[in-house]
Order: sequence, then C-alpha cells, then structure tokens
Amino acid sequence: MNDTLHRQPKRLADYQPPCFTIRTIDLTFELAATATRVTSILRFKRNMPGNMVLDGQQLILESITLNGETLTAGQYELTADSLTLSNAPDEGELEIVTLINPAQNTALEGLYLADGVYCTQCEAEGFRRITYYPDRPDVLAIFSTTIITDNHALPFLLSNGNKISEQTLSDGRRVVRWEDPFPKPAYLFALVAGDFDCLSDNFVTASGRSVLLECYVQKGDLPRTEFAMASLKRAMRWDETRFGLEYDLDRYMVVAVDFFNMGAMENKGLNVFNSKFVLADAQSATDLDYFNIESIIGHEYFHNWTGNRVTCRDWFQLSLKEGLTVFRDQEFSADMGSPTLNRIDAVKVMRTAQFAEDASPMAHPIRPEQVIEMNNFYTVTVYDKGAEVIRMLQTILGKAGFSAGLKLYLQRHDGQAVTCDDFVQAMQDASGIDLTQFRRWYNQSGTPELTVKQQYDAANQQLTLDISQFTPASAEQAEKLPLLIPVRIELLYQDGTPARAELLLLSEQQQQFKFDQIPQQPLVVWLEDFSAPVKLHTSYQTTDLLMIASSASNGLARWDAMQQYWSLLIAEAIKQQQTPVLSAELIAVFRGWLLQPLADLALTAELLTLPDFDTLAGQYHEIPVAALLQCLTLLQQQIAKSLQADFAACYQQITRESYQYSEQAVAKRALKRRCLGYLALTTEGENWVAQHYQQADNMTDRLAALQSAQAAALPSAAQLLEQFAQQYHANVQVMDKYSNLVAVTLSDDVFSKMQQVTERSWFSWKNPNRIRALYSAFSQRNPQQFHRADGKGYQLLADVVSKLDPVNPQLAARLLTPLLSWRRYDKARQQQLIAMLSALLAQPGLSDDVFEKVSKSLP
Ligand code: B3K
Ligand code: ZN
Repeated sequence: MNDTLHRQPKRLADYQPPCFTIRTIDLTFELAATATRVTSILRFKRNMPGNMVLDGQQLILESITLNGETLTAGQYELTADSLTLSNAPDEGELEIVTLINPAQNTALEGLYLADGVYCTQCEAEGFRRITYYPDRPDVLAIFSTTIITDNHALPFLLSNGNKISEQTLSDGRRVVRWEDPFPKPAYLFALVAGDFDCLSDNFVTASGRSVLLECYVQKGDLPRTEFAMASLKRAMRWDETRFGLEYDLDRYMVVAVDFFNMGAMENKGLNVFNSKFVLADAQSATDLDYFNIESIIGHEYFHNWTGNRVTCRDWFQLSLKEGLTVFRDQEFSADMGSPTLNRIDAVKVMRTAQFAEDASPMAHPIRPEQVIEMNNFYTVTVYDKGAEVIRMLQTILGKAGFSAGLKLYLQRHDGQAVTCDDFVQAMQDASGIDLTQFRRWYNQSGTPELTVKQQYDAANQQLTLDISQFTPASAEQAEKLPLLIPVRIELLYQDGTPARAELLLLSEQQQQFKFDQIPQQPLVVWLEDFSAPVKLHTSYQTTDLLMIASSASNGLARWDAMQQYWSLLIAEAIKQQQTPVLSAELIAVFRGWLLQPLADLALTAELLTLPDFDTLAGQYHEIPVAALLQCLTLLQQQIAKSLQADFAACYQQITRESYQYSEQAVAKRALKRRCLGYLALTTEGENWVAQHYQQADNMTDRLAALQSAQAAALPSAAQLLEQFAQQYHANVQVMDKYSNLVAVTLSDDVFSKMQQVTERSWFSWKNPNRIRALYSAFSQRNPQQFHRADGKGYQLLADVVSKLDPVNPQLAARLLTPLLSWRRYDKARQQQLIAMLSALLAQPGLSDDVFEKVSKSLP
C-alpha cells in the first residue's frame, strides 16, 4: 500500500459538526491487567443528518446493544479505527462492551498498567483506545464512572468529579462510583487505580466554598509532596485575584505517576502528573525542579477554566487552550518570582526551539491547518509561540483590557467547544480594538524578521524610526502577509539615562515613526521585553550593546543586549575566519557586575552567560557547527582566564546558607553557580569543583558542581559522577539527573558511558523519563558529540527512535525532532541524515507519529 495515500492528513477546512451528540456516558470498568472490560452506556441525540461514527482502536468488541436490542454483525460496520451505525434513530441509548489490555499498552495512551498503577491518558485521541465513542473535543457529555476490582493491591479507585459511593460486594469485589457534573469532551476523562500515600488539604474559595485537595504519590513520598500542594493553593488564589476565576468542584485531585509521556494532564478534577513535576525536597530536587513544579501545577490548574470549562472545537484549535494557559502560567510564575527571569526563560525557549521549528520541515502556524497525528502538534509553536501571541494581545489591549476580554470570552462560551476566532472576537468586543489584522498570527507560520533604522535630525530635534517586516517562506506556506506587531522601545541618552518609552504598532510592511522634542541623539532599545516573537536586524555596534546591557530599564532588554553582543562578535569572527577576541571594554563591564553584583543577582548570572549553541545556530541558514562550537569554547576560556580573580571574589562574597527555595536564595545560588562554571575552566578548576561538591547540602549545589566538572571536561568528573550515582542509586529521579550528566560528556567516551546507563538496574526502555533523561539531554545539550562530523551522534538517536517506535510512538516522534532539520547543515551531514531518515521511513509498521515527521522532512 502506498503510505502517503493511506495516511491522509485531516484538514481544518474539512471541519464538520458531529452528526450525533452524547448527553451522558455511563462507564463501568472491571479492571484486569490483560482483559479489562469496559461497559459504556451512551444516551445520544441527533445533531445533523448522517451516520453515527464512533472512533475505536485496538478494542475487542464484546457486544453492542441499541435501545435494549443486541445488534448483530450486519447491523454495524467495524473497521480498524471506527464503528459505524448507518440507521441510528434520532435519539436513544447505546450499550457497548469492549475488552482492552492495559498491561500490554506501552504507548501510554488510553488505559495502561505500569508500575502496578492503572492510569489513563486520553488527550488527544486516547479515549478511542478505551471504548467506541465520538472521540472529538466538540462532543461534550456528562460522565459517570464505576470502577470494579477484586485486587486488594488497588485501594484507591479514582475518576473525575465527585465520589458518589464506595462499597464492597458480597463476592469481595470493591466498587467505587464517580460523577462529574460538568459536561466534558472525552479527552478530559481520567481513571487511576493504585496504592498511594495521599496528602490532603483544604482550600476555601473567594466565595467561601471549601474544596478538598488531595495529592496522591508513591508510598513513602509524602514528605516530598508539600511543595506541590502549597503551589496548588497559590495557583488557586492567584487565579481568583488576577482573573476572578474560582474552582468549581468540591474536590481537586493530583496523582503522580512515574510512567507518563509528558509533564502532566488537566483531566477534570483529577490531574495526572509526571512524578518529576510533583515530588521535591532539597536533597533530591534542584531550584529548577521547584520552579517547574510550581509552574506546571499552576498550568494544569489554570486549564480548569481555559481548556475545560471552555474547550476546543477541534484539535486544530489547540493553541486556544495551550497558548492561553502557558501565558497564564507564565504570568503566575512571574508574580511568584522574578518577572525578568521568567521572561528570559520564555525568550530562550523561543530562540532555541521555536525559531528552529519555524525553520524546519515541521513549521506550522499556531493553528495548524493539516495534521496526520495530532500528538505531533503539542509543539513549542502551539504552546510557546501561542503564549507570545496572547501576550501581544495583552500588550495591545493593556492588562485591564485583556482581563475584560478574557472575562467576556469565558462568560460567552462557558460549557462550549470553540475556536481561536471566538477568542479573538471576545477580545475585540470587550476592548473595541479592531483585531482583524492581528488574526493573521493564527494562520501564518514562520518567524517574522524586523529590520530597524534610526535617523536623528539635530536641528529639529526629531527622531525618525523606520521599521520593515518580512516573514520568510516556511516549509508549508510560501506567501506571507504583513502582521500587526507591537514593538516596545526605550530611548536612552548617550550617558545611559532613560529618555522615554513607547509602544509602536507596526502594521505595514514598511512604516515610519517620528518623535519630536528629542534634545540629543538617543540610543534605541528595540523590542523591549521581547514584545513580539520576531527576529531583529539592527545596526548596533558592540559598544551600543554594552551600553544597553548596562543601562536599559528593562532587565530582559539588558540580557538581550548581551545575547546580541555575543552573536555579533561570533558572527564577525566566523566571517573573518578569525578567533574572537574579548575587548577590554567587555572585561570591564563584566568586572563591574562581578564586583558590585546588582540588586538582581539572578539577572547578573544571566548577563554573564553566553548564548547556547542552538540560540546562535538560529541565526545561520547553514549552521557552521565546528566554528560556533570553537568560538563558544574559546570565549568561555578567555572570560574565565581574564576574570579569574573576580569570579573567585564574587563567589566568595556570596555566603552559604541552609537551603530554602526563595527568590533571593535561588538568585544567590545561580550567581555562585555561574562563577563556578567559569572557575572550573581555570587551572584551579579541580579544587573549585571538588570544594563546591563537598560543601553542598542540597541537590542544586551538588548538581552545579557536577555540571561544571562535565562542561570543563575535568579529569575528576567521571569519579565525582560515580560517587554521585552510588549515593543516590535508590532514587530514580535523581538517577535521571545522573543520566543527564552522562549524556553531556564532551569526550568520545560518551557513547560507551550512555550504553552503560541503559544497563543499570533502574533503567527501563519502557519509561519515558528514563529515556528522555539520557537521549534528549544528549541531542539537546551535547552539540559537540551530537553533531559529530562522522554522524555517530545522529545515528545513536536514529537507532533509539527506531527501537522505540513500536513501543511508544509518541515518545519516538518527540526524540526524533533534532534529526529533521538536515537542510541546516553542510552537505556531508545532510547526506548522513537523509540516509538515516530514509531508513526509518522504510521501517515496516512505522507509526503515524514518526511517519508524519520523517515524510515531511525528506525531499
Ligand atoms: N494537555 C496536556 C498535553 C497533552 C499532550 C497529548 N499528547 C498537558 C498540558 O498541556 O497541560
Ligand atoms: Zn496545557
């Protein structure tokens, strides 16, 4: 069979409302490892003329009964992924009994049994692996769920909504029944059965309702659950204060599991989390882990309104809930910690990953137009560029206007499945601002590029700014129209004092902005706070950038100026085929920051950090791999050497305190870690690292020492790493950190060392966390070895993808991503990658997930 013909994409343009809606679905699960029986009773009603088509995959159909009458084979049509009734009445009741095999489900989609826990993951299209059902987000039904088991190793039987009853039958089986009063699409259904410890708490909403909060974790992990619970309460309060949004059920449950394909899932009233984003204590988690827990707990909670109460009409609208909810979690994190640091993190994601996706064969608008496997579209474009688009709306409408728009959107569409257009319309109606042109952000892919120029007329004290925009063609879309782009600027006088700040709205391809009464030629800080997800072409000199880095009012702008500084310096060196040299001016600026760290120590740490390989690579059409890596290494060594005493002084100036997770304490550790990174590159490197490791009383510091040792390729690194592995071998989450560290080994040993990790007793080829900790870390954080000229790095990843595809296609397709962008490398690398991708494509039984990405990438 011709694959390309067989695997037809679904198109947004072909959307049709469902022929039938489901009013209620009553589910009964008789749990058994290899044969769970699912009985589903649907009350349906016709919505439009047409057949009743129910989705279903990998199901054994036991029986189907329509209004009490059992149907026989000729009365319905069964295919590998559907069950069709052509003569269904306009209204009625359907009972469907299916058998499924949770133990064999290694794809971790639908109902699976792993580590002794039954768990579901239904988004995007996993419910169809549980029973035949219209598995699409625009069918909203009221769910009730009965779970039956005779297994005493499963004391907790959980599902969405409120627990209605719990009983033990005369034969010893236990039965628990749950009802969720809010209509929902099937992707928000969840069931978990297992043995856990449970941390309970209580939250009183703004209107005085008491909500039971429960966090279920692996036995023994209760002490590591408190931060997640506290984060949840902060998130609930924040959504009330910032957006006036209250929780709606009487119970909110979070379950942590170790086998999970992603971070977490916002199932109504029953969030399922990757344990990595729940469990934390100072001895096993880093500052970054704490940060991620708070942000993801927030994210899933915020979905209760933006995603659950108002959901997506179809999966092309995914950014409606994801872009908006990422924006909300970013705002939450900014309010809980440092707005500048949060913004820096978001911009890094855009520049390293999203811009790369735009330049890759997988380029798509934040609202994609065609999809083969929906799971391939949970991307940095839909999520992070989606969040930037929402942020631009807030910039254009103002905070109050944006909040009013969100309020109108939620009021207008509560209980509905809607589109991105409905969202923008609500923003427009609430603010009175015409957003017609803004909507192009939803259907145009690619990274817009702005070219900016300034002219100063001293006689008339007038400043003229010229901005032009251009979006290069992307893989799936040749023609681009001008976008509405908010460009924040700040004008600085020559001594660095701020002159004024402005918001420019660029709508034309080329546009001029004039400012009067500017008494002297200013320096323009462009795109302050990264006010739009674009690339910027300026005519800055390195001296301008150092001035901005020292003087701009906005912290992000200061950091960004340093990023541009390094890009410029490196690009120039590569062009001239020379090694980059540090200027005395740069050394002086760095020294100033080190000797007199600013109030914001975390920002100082970021100002002292060079852009990573991927960020720099984003600026080149053909990535000069070796030259970039060489420049980065040389510059880091030069900085370390020139400022050794200053790094040491700064390091020693920051006193050690017992661990606590607070903005100030995190900032101190970050700056100290930055200094250590440079000190590790000096002749005294071994001593610095050993001392830092030995003195560490928490995982953040311990890991900082190990990372510095690895990055500096210190001879002692291997031994330190082994010591670490021995100490923490019982904690698999810490072992994932060990895998991360092994994967960034700079020497050729990395291959045998990674192989050894896979042979450890705690490693499992079925657990996505174990695999990502090793192979994603390798492809994303070890450019030196991943992009080796002999192709061995690429081959390692290709082999893993090929091995994992039959086990867990979603994971395989995710790991594959860095191999797709072969066009960005030299001819030799292109040929290696094309050969590997072609071999993958020829693999028998290839999943849709991997097929879609590889086939898009190959010429
Ligand atoms: N909505 C889920 C992601 C589901 C991914 C399916 N492949 C988590 C989140 O974004 O909150
Ligand atoms: Zn989400």
